[in-house]
Amino acid sequence: MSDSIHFRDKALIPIWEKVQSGERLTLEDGVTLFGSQDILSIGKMAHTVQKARSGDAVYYVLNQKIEPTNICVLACKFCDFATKAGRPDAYEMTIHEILHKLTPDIHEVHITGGLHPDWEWEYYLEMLRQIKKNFPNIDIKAFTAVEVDFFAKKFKFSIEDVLIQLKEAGLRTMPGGGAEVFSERVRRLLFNNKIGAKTWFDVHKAAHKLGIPTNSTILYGHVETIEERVTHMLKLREAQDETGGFLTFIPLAFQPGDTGIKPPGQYTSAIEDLKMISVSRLMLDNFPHIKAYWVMLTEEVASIALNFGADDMDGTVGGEKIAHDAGAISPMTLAKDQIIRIIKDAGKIPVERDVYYNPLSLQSDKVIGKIPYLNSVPFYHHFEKRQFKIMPITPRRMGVLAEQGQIDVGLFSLADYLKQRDRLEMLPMCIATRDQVKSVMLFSNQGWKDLDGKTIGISDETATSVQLLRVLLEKKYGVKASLKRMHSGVNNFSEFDAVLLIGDEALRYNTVGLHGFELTYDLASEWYAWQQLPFVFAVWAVKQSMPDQQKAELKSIITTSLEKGENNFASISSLPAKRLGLKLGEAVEYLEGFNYRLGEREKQAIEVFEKLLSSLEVVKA
Ligand code: V47
Repeated sequence: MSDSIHFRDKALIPIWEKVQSGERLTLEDGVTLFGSQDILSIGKMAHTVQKARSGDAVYYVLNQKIEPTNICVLACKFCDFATKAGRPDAYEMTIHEILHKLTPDIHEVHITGGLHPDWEWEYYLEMLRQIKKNFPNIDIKAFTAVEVDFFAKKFKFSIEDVLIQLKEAGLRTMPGGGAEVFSERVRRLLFNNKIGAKTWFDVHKAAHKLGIPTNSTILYGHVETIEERVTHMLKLREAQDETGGFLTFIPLAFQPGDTGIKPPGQYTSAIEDLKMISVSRLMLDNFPHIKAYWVMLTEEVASIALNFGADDMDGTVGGEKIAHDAGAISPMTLAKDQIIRIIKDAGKIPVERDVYYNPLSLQSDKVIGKIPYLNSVPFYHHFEKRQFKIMPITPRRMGVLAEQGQIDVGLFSLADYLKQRDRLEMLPMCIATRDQVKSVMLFSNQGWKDLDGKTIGISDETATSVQLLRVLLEKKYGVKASLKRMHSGVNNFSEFDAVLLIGDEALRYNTVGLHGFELTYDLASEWYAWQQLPFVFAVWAVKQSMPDQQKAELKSIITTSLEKGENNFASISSLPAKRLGLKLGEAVEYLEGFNYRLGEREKQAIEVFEKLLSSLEVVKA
């Protein structure tokens, strides 16, 4: 994070120093940020943090909002959407009507609605089942913590039971609504009968434990104080440290409508909205994404927010009612082309995603794929990107996008390079181990030979390590296990006899151990003990179709960047080490364990691996 900022408000300088050194911001820092009028410096700080996390990517999803009913047992003061049965504006949707609103081109349906006094439990389950059955490609993000708690009480289940049944019926993730502001004072004023912070967190943490990632929100711009906003963020940050299950944070700008709550100036100002986005990005240092929800911010403010800390634009959002009933002036839906244009105009890469934020397609040229792991930092820390844009992406997804021609250059997983070598040209740089790797780990309750017939959970991020695992199982140990892909983010590892993790996640668990698993195997050590060879996990490659001059330019940029990175392991790894909870010495030792240049032994290792791989049965992994 080397950008220099010219601070008009000098009170922000110590905060920036903290951010740069990876120190966490406090309540006081958050209050100082909100109190400052130096919006450009705040935005620049947040944008720098955003770029370090997300590169130039901005995510969107083709989605549809469904609010099955507005009949609600509650009557929160800020809500213009809810009503009572029998009133002229009350509505209830049948499953048939819900299905009718969906189309096969969308990837996510967002379902949330009123707490209906009479609907049966089976109705909600059937709603999800029918959506899954009729639209297998649509992932379901449904029911806020308020609804889940309501179901638990009404139908006499535990919160876990409700979530387990919803998951079985097709639920993938949960939206972040119902959080409002985690303050008892505000709760008593505005939503006295609704759940407070404790229950909201209980539900979200229970979901995370069951492998259901969730979103989070804050409703701002009404009666809350600045301290309450910052405290809200700190509570979320603490919970994220505990579970890691939050995907994104969504500041929801209050729409006064006919609620009777009259904040000064009616709508929040653009500056206040941008500050909210930026402060969220700075305070929530462990959140993957910050969402600029254009429905409440307006398209104009949301587009500016993409350079103020936000890397997530929600999506096309057909059919939103909660904000529009309260007078939101944004359109009801945005066309995909319009979202792409907004993101491109902000100088970013439009990334169409699925419900877990896996990239499905990119609408940009000149894209460099960046593996977001500590072992790749020596390549990227000093990278001079020039006319290229940076897309942080896990190895497996990089392979998929490269197949669609959407990545021009990158550090490719070896298996993907081998598969696509007619389209890609290898550069002489790589990530290879000498012996152990420490970040491609099998956590197991069985020794290798006893894994025969067992089920192994496989990280969603791997393309090569999963093949190395198969080679080791079948060729070294003569056993066959069933390999099951896990989704990215939180997982319920206890479902498996063993799990294969890679990258920073594996490195972290390698240090602290993975709960529930007694044995830990390093796949590169297993390979070395067998073949007496290094293992090449990734190689740099460019599109063959790229002009020669550009290839040469890229090779020189990567070489220069690596030379600088190699001479400075301590300084380039200090921030990521802090984030991973590693001591600086451990991070440096880890980086010293790699070979970053393709030598003869690395080439020989690739050949041996390729031969072993070709002798395995072809399966889709
Ligand atoms: O919890 C209600 C808010 C929320 C008003 O998870 C209002 O991806 C503004 O949570 N003015 C529901 N806001 C919406 C929500 C959401 C939206 C988009 C994406 C995601 C996600 C979640 O709407 C409620 C409440 O905080 N709300 N009334 C109003 N007058």
